Amino acid sequence: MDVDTTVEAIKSMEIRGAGRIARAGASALADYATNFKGDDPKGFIAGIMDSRDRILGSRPTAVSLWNGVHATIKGVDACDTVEGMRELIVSNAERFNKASLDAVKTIGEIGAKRIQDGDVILTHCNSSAALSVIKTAFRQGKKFRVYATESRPWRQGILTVNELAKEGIDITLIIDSAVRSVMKSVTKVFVGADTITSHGTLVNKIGTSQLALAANEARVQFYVCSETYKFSPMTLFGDMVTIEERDHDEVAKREILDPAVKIFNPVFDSTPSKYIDGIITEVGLISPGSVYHVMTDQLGDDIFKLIG
Ligand code: RI2
Repeated sequence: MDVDTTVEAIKSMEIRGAGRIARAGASALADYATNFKGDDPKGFIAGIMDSRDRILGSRPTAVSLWNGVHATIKGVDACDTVEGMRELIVSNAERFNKASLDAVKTIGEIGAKRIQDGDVILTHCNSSAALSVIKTAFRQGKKFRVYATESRPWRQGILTVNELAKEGIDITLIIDSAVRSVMKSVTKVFVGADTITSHGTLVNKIGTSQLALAANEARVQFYVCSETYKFSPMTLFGDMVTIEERDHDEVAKREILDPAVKIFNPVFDSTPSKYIDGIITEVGLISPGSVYHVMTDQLGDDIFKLIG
């Protein structure tokens, strides 16, 4: 898919989910590189940087998109020829996309060990990483049931319940405001991540922090399922995570409202690390306090290139 089509598909949420948008961004850059005509390196670089900026502008919150795009263009400025740049970008995109899919699978294998017979699981929105954990446990023969929130306003919960039902999992859809009510019978919560900051704060679908508070009150374990490319290097340098606000029409059509009514539609919220029992990543089950170390280990000296 080309860059323009990818940007529109991400904006409209035809392609959504933090991991999926990252892979789509990487693939769009590979498409640009493959289809670039001519042999002018400067022209190639100008086009790739413009594509990078447009892809990054499609959705602001999930750092997976930023990490995926930068993993794809890494090293391009050191190439002398268009052919060299093309090969590098295509191979970087393939490597990122494979690592991303492998990470989701590994998270499933690690996280499934936390699920036991008799568990009652609650999940929120539609996270491929969280669903990988749940599906892996089910395929291992574990007996449990799952509640999934509707996740207003976009209702990604409908995708979740259908996906789990197709798998044969005992799944119950609830409205978002039923979370505290069902928490009495829940034993574990598994959610995904859009961004995790250097100090272990989770940024995920709006309503996640309510789940965390209710879980904390009920002493229910709260797990985050997150590939490490959802860790935000910029937050190390004090940058704030931008919380996306989407179209008001997603909340309610104007025609049913008094003209004086205002609408506020933030689609992500922040959950402080103290509410998180563990982050299940492809490099292991870690504490929120370990995010800094994993991030700096992975970035090595590259971390200094991000300061300026
Ligand atoms: P995976 C989604 O955002 C949800 O917030 C979900 O928890 C997160 O991305 C991670 O999804 P949206 O794109 O990468 O639906 O685990 O706004 O699939």
